[in-house]
Amino acid sequence: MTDKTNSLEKLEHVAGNGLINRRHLLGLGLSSAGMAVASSVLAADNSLPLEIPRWSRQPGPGASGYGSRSSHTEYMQRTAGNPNPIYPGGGSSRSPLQHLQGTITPNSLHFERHHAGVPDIDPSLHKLVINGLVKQPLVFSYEDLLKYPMVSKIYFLECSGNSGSLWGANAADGSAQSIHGLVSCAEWTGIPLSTLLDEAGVEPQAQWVSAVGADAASMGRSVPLNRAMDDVLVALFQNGEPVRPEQGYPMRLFVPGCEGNISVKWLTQIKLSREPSQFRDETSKYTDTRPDRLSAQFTLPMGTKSLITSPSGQMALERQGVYQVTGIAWSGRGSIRRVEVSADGGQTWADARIESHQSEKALARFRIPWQWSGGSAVLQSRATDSRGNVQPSRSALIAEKGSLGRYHFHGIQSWSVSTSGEVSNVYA
Ligand SMILES: Nc1nc2c(c(=O)[nH]1)N[C@H]1C(S)=C(S)[C@@H](COP(=O)(O)O)O[C@H]1N2
Ligand SMILES: [Mo]
Repeated sequence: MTDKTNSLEKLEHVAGNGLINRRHLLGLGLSSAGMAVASSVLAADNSLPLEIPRWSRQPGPGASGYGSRSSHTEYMQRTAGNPNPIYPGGGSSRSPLQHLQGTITPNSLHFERHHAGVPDIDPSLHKLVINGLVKQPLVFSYEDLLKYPMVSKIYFLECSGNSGSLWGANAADGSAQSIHGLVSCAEWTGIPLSTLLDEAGVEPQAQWVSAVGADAASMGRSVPLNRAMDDVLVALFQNGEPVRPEQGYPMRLFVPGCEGNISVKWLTQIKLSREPSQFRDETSKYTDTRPDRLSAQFTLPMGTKSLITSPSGQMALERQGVYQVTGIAWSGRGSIRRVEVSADGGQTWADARIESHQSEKALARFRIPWQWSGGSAVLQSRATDSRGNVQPSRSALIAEKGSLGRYHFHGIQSWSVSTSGEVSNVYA
């Protein structure tokens, strides 16, 4: 015990209430976070236990055609909302952010948002039409599209309704998943939309591209032409496999960095026009109501944002000692350059380590050690992107935008830790 106490004392504190220099992460290992585990595995004389576990005594089942996860990880589930009989197929499910590591969301746990359920599309009967202000209207089958050269990029996808409860006057009880689980990240592979638009030949008057899905909602969105010609994809693959039905099989539009709604799933039509189409989801929904009650349309890029996923809401710290504070950060306008963490409600901050790729419009993973000595704490994280955009506090965001809106919340999340170790969502 003396050794461990000594090594904890040597840790360099870099901000108030227990934050420790991120350099110490590598050295911490079993000596702190895993103390209890290490001592229960080793016998008293430090030899390995003699008993051979059940799974080491005989071969397990052989190889399988399609993999499945360990039965011990089935607690990781998307949380689906309650079915609504007057809105069949409408709703969403959220990613279990507090259980995930790294930055790639497994396809089975990617969040979902459907306006009329998941259509069961036969790819051999599905068509993608490009028409409107083009020199040559085109129709593609799924097979046609598979022959085009494709690019692969890691991008986050976030519903603009994500974290929306934080606009509310009272801090709701909730977890990272229930409050913020409408964000996920995957490697998307597809054809640059510009390739297909160039083939159709865009007429000079065209300014907007309207994308429409083949679901029963016929969901449509208008994309400015300059964005459509930039990094937008017709995505056919998600983390290496065909896009899942929930994510838009056989193809979806993918508009990197922008609110999830504009990445139209089950994509069937691309129409070029002078003006936006004023679809339902860009007029009555997904607009930002300002304090003067006018609503701003086409707030497309998602704000610079971060979130501590552990410790996070509804967790309980079970021992005093060193914890790894970890989370995710992202920006719709660039890559993540910096994430700072506070343990004292924003009075002092320390730089976390970014332990992942830092690519454009993708999630980044951050981590910093924190020593919890049993006092109360408020944990926060604050991201800065490659364009210098800094994630605002909740109060600064509301001072700027008002609180009549429902969408695009990207303020700082505050998790309070009580003296008994319970973690909960608060407004700091
Ligand atoms: N055709 C169609 N596209 C759609 C939707 C839909 O209901 N129908 N939902 C949108 C919304 S609101 C979001 S946030 C994203 C969600 O994508 P995901 O379900 O793959 O996470 O898809 C968008 N594209
Ligand atoms: Mo959404």
